[in-house]
Amino acid sequence: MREVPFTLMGVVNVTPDSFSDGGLFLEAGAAVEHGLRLAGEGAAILDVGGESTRPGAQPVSEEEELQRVLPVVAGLAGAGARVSIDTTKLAVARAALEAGATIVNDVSAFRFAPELAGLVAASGADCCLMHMLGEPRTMQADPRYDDVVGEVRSFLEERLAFATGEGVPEERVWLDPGIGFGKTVEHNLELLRRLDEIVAIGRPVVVGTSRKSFLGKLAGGRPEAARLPGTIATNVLALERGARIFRVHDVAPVADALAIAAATVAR
Ligand code: PMM
Repeated sequence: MREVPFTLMGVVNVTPDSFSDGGLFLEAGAAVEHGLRLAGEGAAILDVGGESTRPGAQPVSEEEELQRVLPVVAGLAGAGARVSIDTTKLAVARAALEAGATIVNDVSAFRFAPELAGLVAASGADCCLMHMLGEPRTMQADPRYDDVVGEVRSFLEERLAFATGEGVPEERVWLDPGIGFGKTVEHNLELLRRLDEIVAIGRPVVVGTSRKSFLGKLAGGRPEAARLPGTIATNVLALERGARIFRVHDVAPVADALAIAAATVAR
């Protein structure tokens, strides 16, 4: 029997205002320690972010973001971890790659800083391109689509074409439907139901449902800390529908759930 392979991306937010863990790991040493614990629990990738993308979040300056993430990227990469940098900024990505990161996770899919594509191409890094409607400050104002899955798919195909046009080899691009980024509860559910249509683009699909507000709403108003059951349910279903990379805060329990799901998925 062959099991379905999957990869866990552990979230290391170094921000005072991320929606579920903001402020917990602001001090670099604590963030590195946290990341290494997630690696020990099964995260093959540690995703370091210094700018909150929560709905309505204000952007942070380049200097501030650099100060937050660089010591953490250097500490984790120095300890042998595979690090992704969660940023939309060219200078932050460049410094993080120099400090040892090997993946650029851009929630704007190279829209905010198109030059990022050239940097990724030249550095040989992998990248994750995510769908978001507009920008974090306004994305949840009144998100509308005629066909959310079709529109997200077209967007990701267009951004993939842009990246390859800038010299990023297709094999280095992962795609993410951007759960919660300019989407209602129903939009998120439709994307998860029809995830196979995103998988059909032919690149590894990343999903990030971890602790997100739609899980709280669907379970009758659960706070962030009580959204692990919803996180597990959605990640298991996403695996079954073809997603292969899972961005989560609670690595140990999701790793167990996905290992069992991976052994069960028919292939
Ligand atoms: N979600 C958040 C931040 N970065 N990156 C990718 N690729 N996919 C996501 O779903 C995603 C992301 C927001 O969650 P956080 O505040 O817990 O980091």
